[in-house]
Amino acid sequence: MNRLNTIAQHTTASTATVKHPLDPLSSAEIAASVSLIKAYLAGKKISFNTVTLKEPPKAVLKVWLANPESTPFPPREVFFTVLEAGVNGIIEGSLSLTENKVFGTKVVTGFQPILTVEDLQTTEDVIRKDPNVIEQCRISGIPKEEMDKVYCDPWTIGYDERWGTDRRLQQALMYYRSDEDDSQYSHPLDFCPVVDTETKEVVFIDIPKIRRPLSKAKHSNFNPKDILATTGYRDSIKPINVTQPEGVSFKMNGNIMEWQNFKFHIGFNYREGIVLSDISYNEHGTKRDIFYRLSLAEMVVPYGCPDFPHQRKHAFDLGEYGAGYMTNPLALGCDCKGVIHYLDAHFCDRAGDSITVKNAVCIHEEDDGVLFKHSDFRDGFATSIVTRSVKLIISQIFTAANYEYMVYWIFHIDGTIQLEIKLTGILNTYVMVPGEDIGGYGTQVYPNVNAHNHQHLFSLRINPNIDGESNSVAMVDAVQSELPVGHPGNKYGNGFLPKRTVFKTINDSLTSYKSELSRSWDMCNPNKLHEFSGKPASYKLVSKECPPLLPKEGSLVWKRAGFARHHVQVVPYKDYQLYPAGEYVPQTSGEPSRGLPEWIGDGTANIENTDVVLYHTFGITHFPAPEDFPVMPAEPVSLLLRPRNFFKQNPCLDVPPSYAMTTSEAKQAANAEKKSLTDDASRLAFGSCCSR
Ligand code: ABN
Ligand code: CU
Repeated sequence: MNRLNTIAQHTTASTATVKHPLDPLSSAEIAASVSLIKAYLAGKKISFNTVTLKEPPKAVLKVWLANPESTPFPPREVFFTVLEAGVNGIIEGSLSLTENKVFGTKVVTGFQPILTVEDLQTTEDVIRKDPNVIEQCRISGIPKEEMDKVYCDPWTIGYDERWGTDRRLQQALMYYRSDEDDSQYSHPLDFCPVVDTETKEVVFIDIPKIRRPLSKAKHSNFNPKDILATTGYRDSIKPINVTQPEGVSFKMNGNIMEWQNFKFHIGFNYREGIVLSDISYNEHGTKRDIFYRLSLAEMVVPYGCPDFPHQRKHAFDLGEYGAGYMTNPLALGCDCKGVIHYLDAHFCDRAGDSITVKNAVCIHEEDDGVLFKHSDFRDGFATSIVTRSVKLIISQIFTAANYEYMVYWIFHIDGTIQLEIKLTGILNTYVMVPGEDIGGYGTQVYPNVNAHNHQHLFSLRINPNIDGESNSVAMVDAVQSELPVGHPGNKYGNGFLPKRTVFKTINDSLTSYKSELSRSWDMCNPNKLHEFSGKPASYKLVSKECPPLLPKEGSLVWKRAGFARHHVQVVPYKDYQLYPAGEYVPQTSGEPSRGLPEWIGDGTANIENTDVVLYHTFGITHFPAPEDFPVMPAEPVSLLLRPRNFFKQNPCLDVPPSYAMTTSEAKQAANAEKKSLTDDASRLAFGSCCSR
């Protein structure tokens, strides 16, 4: 059976363009799903919350991946959640696009599903019209005629025991703009309405005992007109253009990427955003599997001000809003520079109509500095080899109300995969009165503006596939020899070595980063030992920005964000176990803690030499400073997945050097100028002479 036949046999009109079972749902597939759901739930007044690909179970997908040409294409299936007007609970279900039928639905109560853009917009409309909010604005110093100047960032309520989970609630973080072009964050208000987005009403307003009026300071803005009216723009930056005269070095077939021996699938969904699957590396003709699936699976941003109701500020930006739903359309030459390939993302709105985010995923290459170099001191470094590198970057940017998260999945020529997240956008702010003692829980970043301390803790989900799915995870610490100075085995006391602890059970794996031990974690195949080192083929997680979750054990955040209690936690693989803070995150109480703590259970399950998933918590603790205001320069946080004992040797010796001179050549070419073998665009910055 050839490939087209296998696809054709399993497709309907809507699935006709699908090339890979992990391809995100196309607009046509979303439309077909919406029709099926509407017909199935006919008579109910429904609004759509999510319609997303149900990835084939691993056992099914692996058979197809092993032999796509002659294996029937796995059925295209869809998960969906819808809300019924006036009815408590989530209607969740699944359907088959291949068979054109809904499998069934069930109503889940005690949870709230992810927020959509419409939920956010509703909140602002509701608060502006509410008489009690209008009155509170008046008390703050805003006349009712200016209610169009009042804005709110609608955050899920987190969890508030006064209402629990049954009503779909948002807390409206309030701001004022004197002009619609203002940045509202220099003018926060002191009260917080709680809005039911289904009944579209303000159910309560949390008002602090000490009132803090609207700041009279000028808005702190960063639009060109504001900068031109103040400091003006510097004129000292000369253009830097990226040119790739022969085009890009990557190939894309649908969503399959091939670049410098890497091959993988690029997916995208409403929640995790970019998902990379079936990642392998071709080592001189041998396909080496590395990861089955990589994604950013969750994050939490706990704020550290203990005063009510700021304890509610701890956004789960993926589980509550979605890195996909919040993703930006990217602009050529602005967000992305150079020679770019884009992927669009498709969702549906509450009505079920298709939404396309153009240019949601940016794919491009960048110069990556020196890959390797060595020179010989014996001839004044004339004997030398320099090889330069490029990197491939798959990226997206999502906006979480005030913050922007820029997610870069970076592939390096040496087989390393890097995840870098850059944080920019605007601080979440709260009003203060001049001279107020804010108790160390925030910083005055502008007159009357208190930016609370907070953390950004991300959860990276890694399903390793190191030369197959029978994998183990080991913690590797750099330790001193246990032998005392003077002992024959450590006579001079200088001995140090890696201490490798292989996790046998989940409990063993619940570990934290320790910089004093240079701690790292190896995902390895214990059945595949390196012919030279005798060590198992591994990919090492090297991640050094791992603050502990600062809210205390027993706090609301600690209960809700169970995934953030450890930096590494490893569980056996299970289909559809994807979200470490639980399937539905908004308004969870954390009693019990959902997601990872449930999967950990009593922690006794075996995780050695089997199919495992590693969840890694990393991020930053952010004590705001005036330099972060009115908009933050991007701050990076980064980690590496590095091949160790995986390749026979340096896997990139075959990259053409930019410069290479052996000792014998150097003798002959004494005094010859160094010329790049690969680059004729570089030149000296000053003076007329070119470098070549
Ligand atoms: N950071 C909380 C948030 C994210 C997206 C939209 C609203 C609020
Ligand atoms: Cu921050």
